[in-house]
Amino acid sequence: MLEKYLEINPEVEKALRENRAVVALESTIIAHGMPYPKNVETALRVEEIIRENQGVPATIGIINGRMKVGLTREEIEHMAKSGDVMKVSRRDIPFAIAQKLDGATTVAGTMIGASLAGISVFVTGGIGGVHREAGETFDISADLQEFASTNVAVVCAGAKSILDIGLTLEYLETHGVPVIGYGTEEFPAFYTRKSGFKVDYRVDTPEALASAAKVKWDLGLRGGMVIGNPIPTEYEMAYDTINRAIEEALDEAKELGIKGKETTPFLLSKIKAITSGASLESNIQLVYNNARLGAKFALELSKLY
Ligand code: PSU
Ligand code: MN
Repeated sequence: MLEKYLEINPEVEKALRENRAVVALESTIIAHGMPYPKNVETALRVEEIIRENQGVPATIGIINGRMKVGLTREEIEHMAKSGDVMKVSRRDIPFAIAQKLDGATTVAGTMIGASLAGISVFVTGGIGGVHREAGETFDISADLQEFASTNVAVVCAGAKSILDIGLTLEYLETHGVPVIGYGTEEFPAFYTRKSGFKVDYRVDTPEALASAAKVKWDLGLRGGMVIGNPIPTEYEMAYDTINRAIEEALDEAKELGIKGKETTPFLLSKIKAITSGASLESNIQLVYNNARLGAKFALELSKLY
């Protein structure tokens, strides 16, 4: 029955059967998070980096009404170019599939695909979270609820300060989601290594990440883990530059009345325009850095099973 909706790429399926280090990747970052052609270049390079580190990449998305785990190169190019690919979070999955649409999966959507296929490690750039002024708008990404309930560990570079990072961490605490700093005591803020907020646990090796994940799932403690891997120092942006750009983007979103699922993509593209592309380069580099860690983590985790 599941096969009707879910299609696992043969290479990924074989790797899963052989208990190899499979790493899930999202497609919203391709279709809505970066401009063409940098988005395809990045997506393909991320897959290569995972392979260089003994992993098997599985980029996830919906093509013509099927959740595909392990998109082909052509499918990744289609996601990147089409302009007509919907952004798919948990609530959108039934409709994208029933209506035979193409959909780029968000962090939440990708976790669902990964979990259906039996993949436990997922690499991305930034996660969704509690938006600033959420007290009024109630804008809280469905990603957070997914971390609470789906058993997939997510390697990211933290949360952008388009979000309220403090409230995002509070939300995760309430839902029992461990937030880990990889080699740091501080939760990273995507473009910068520091956010001013502490993590629950600092972990310094892929082995230690894997053993914590194993214990969590062995005990039936449902849900994921958020691993914040700071952007490499050489690609970090100046704190003031990026925060001024973020403020400007937030003001403009407010003026234009941008709401709901449009908010995050709008802010990302504005910030890129304001910083004339510098933020895009940082964004790309931090994803590569996460891919290196994610592959090593997945490899260590596979050794424990
Ligand atoms: N943050 C980024 N880049 C992204 C996203 C978030 O720095 O591409 C995407 C991810 O797919 C994430 C989604 O899951 O935006 C969150 O959207 P929303 O806030 O609408 O839940
Ligand atoms: Mn939202």
